[in-house]
Amino acid sequence: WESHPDCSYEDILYHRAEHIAKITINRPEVRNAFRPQTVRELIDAFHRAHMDPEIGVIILTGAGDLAFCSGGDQRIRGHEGYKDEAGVEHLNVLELQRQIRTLPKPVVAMVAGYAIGGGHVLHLICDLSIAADNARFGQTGPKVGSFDGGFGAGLMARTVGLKKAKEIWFLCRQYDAQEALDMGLVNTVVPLAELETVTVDWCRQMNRLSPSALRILKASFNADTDGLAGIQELAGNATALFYTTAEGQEGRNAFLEKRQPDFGKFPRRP
Ligand code: 2NE
Repeated sequence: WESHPDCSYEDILYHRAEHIAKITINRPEVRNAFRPQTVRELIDAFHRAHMDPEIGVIILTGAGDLAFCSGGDQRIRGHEGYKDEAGVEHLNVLELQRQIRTLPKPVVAMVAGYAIGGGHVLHLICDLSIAADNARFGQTGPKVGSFDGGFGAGLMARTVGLKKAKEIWFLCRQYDAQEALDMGLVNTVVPLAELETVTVDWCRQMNRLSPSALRILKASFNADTDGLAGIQELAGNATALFYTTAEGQEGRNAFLEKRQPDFGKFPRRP
């Protein structure tokens, strides 16, 4: 992995190799809990990977073997959210969730240790989750006076089914990697020592496939759940493809050449 030369993050790491970006939450002393700054840096790093034409797939992970992420940093939780350096309280992880969901490249959660609370929702929002055999999953919201009723509830129910999702939230239990696999919460479980090798191998496989097909499939999986915003995402791909056609270009050319467009030459397909 090479570090990105322009990145000077405090709470995260950003690496690249072979068309893969690896974004690591780097606060192992608090089991990779996030504060507003962590989330801001994650948003910046995901944006960087999104815009980088060399990157096809993104890995999200946590530093060390003990945790992927333990959710919001409870030490700086105020009355309305998580306090930043200026004392402003945020729930900016919700913005990060939307970003990961709509980013048109596959995002893979590489989970060793705990994925708990808001950290559990982060792995859930990723397209694929690869768990080490020491991974543990769960929500703690009702125990610590919090909840995520957005993707945390809705996407969870779509992923593991309504009954199981309610169990996860209502009982605040922890589940080991095998249980997570059995309920469809993760894609595979591998020995901890092989976690990165297997994850990179999955990323390599995706990078050998058609990026446009993967992009449109990702938007397709979101479309019904996300309503008009989901349709917008999917339709944006149709617009981009239409722009590449002679028919789409005829409209632009006619405008620039100050003439009436001649769409009559294009077939009206059945
Ligand atoms: C993650 C877990 C299960 C790990 O347990 P264990 O026994 O391995 O470690 P330990 O000793 O609990 O934690 C190690 C150190 O990390 C800190 C701990 O306080 C401890 O610090 P020291 O005592 O060594 O000083 N730590 C761990 N998680 C932290 C956190 N989230 N914030 C601040 N410090 C943390 C266990 O630590 C655990 O259950 N952690 C709390 C999980 C949790 O409840 N997270 C918040 C859920 S709410 C949320 O994330 C959220 C939301 O619901 C909606 C919107 C946005 C966020």
